[in-house]
Amino acid sequence: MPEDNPINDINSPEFEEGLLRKIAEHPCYDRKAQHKYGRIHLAVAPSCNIQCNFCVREFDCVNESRPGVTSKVLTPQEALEKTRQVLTDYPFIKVVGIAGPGDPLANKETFETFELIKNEFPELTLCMSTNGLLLPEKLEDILRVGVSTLTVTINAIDPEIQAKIVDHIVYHGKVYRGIEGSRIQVKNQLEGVKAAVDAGIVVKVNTVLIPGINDKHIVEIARKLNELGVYIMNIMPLINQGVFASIEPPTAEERKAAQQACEPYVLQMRHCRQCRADAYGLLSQDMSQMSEERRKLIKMQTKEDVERARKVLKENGKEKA
Ligand code: CLF
Ligand code: SF4
Repeated sequence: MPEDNPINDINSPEFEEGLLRKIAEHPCYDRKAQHKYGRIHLAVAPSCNIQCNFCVREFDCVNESRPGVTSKVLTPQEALEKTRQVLTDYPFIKVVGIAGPGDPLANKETFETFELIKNEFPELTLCMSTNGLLLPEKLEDILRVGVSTLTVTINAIDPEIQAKIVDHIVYHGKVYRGIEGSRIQVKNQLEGVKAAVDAGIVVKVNTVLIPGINDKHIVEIARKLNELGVYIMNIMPLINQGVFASIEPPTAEERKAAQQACEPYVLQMRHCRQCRADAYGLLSQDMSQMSEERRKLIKMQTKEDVERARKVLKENGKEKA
């Protein structure tokens, strides 16, 4: 894209306008958009560089995805082909996300895939979800490939608390355990979020609510997100597996109370479906899990809707025959 295009200048009204449209068409960022617009997740990122205590690694990353589910990993080329096919059949999909099965920033295939998608579908919103460990050093690449909505999982901003949640990190080839690792991760997450917001990316933060570990800390996180300019926060319930298998997950009331307590500081997302890393369709209708018959039905409805809309436009003289 040319440098002097106002759409690339984050201080221009065109940039602002483009972002507002992206938010309005993003099923996760705008509650109303979830019924109209869909997303496709491309499962191209199998590796992860940290070990969360609630994660069982043969499954998708539970910081963003559905627990207990294993998505089939695609190559960047396969991901492009899948996108082509899905978008032809379901044009209401406006967002292409990479959310695992591991951490997208720990896999070079994430960037290769976004490059391919951006070249062929420049109008789509590119979205990514990460644990944030590599965010500061990968931000340039994230911007280069055109990601405009980014989710960072922040389960604590106090390294002492974070050390109870993450067993270890692998950073620049070295393993850091406990507080040593959590200090690095929290620092990188907060610096990375600030830099991403400053660069014009719309940031969402996922926080896994873990009773007895970070539940009393949640408002402190929300305050920090406010300070950093985060757009929306998604408080997700712990799914008790791995080292945290014996921790009782929060009740629906406890989660609601946490959302209410955080709301004065940062907008709350309440419609998350904890999608699979290979989900596609509307948030409420994951077509990767549907029968062929059901998918065909939605495809037919979509095509009929497009035809109907075309006919109306033609009759009103707004589209040439
Ligand atoms: Fe995917 Fe996440 Fe982007 Fe949405 S999901 S990478 S922001 S396009 Fe959405 Fe799914 Fe919840 Fe994620 S409902 S798990 S919040
Ligand atoms: Fe698992 Fe995701 Fe944590 Fe990595 S970031 S250990 S994939 S939950």
